[in-house]
Amino acid sequence: MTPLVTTDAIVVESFVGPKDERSLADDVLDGLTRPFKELPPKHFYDARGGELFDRICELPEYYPTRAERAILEARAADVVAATGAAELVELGSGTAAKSRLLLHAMRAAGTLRRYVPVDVTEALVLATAAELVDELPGLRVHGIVGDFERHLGHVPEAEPGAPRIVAFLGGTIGNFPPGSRRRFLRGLARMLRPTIDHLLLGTDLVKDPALLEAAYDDAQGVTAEFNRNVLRVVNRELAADFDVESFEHVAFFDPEREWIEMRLRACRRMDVRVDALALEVAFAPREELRTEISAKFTPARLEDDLAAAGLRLTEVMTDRDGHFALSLSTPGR
Ligand code: AVJ
Repeated sequence: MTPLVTTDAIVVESFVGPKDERSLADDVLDGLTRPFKELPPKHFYDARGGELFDRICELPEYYPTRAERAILEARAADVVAATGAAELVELGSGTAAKSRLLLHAMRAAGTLRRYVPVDVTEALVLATAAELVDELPGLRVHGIVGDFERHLGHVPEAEPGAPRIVAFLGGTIGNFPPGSRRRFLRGLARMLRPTIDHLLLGTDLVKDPALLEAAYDDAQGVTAEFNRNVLRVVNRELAADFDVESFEHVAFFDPEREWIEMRLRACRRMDVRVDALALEVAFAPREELRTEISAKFTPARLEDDLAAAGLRLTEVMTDRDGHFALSLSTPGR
């Protein structure tokens, strides 16, 4: 693998092609031919989807981003003191808006050595790397352009004696159904050395269903547009002809499974053609396509899920409303 950039302070390696639509094709073929249609949420995030998600984070109803930021603002120094972290690996780093708080706390504590952002968007990894080495003299950045579900094997080895935090923020762990969630957490645990390294995990918490549902069905309809955007992605990337506006946004809390589900409901009977896959997909009137689950946690279930992956909770931090949790855990029992 030839790095995209190498300077004294920055190395960025890419593991995705310029058009990495293979996984989209597989997911569409697989998901749209099931008895209950489904598409995985990772395909929301093209350029427009990314912008819509940024707008969601600013919505009055969408509390998770603000709650998690408030926790980090209050507790970043404690996290660094508790872990002695010299290195931060971040999965889905984006613009590093929240991890910046940690990097600055690491610098203040005198422990900061390296940041390893992992994100599918090359431009974000490059821009963030350049900004951060400027902002934090002495910092080295080793960026990985890749999918955190497929490319974790390319994360560089931890440096001997340098405590590492692997951060997975925003509550994105909630997108995994329970079985894959456990498998994914086990994969993260394998990146951590017992006693020296920690997982820093953001999880949204179970709360009043009305608050949860408002967060995923906002008054301005931004989440509805974000949801429908996945159909625009399929239209563009796979030459499909979804009539995007004929799908209605649905979001509800499933109290049994303790997750939010987002779906797209066909307003009428439709036959959709996906040219790139030579596929015809029929939708019955009011038929629903599941586009996302977003699991909400109780502290007990968080502890169980981590334990099942071989991780022991060492700290749970919440915002003042108790809406969101950031936890530290380490391999062991
Ligand atoms: C980025 C997965 C954490 O589940 O809350 C926001 C995505 N979906 N509104 C979430 C999302 C609808 C978000 N995550």
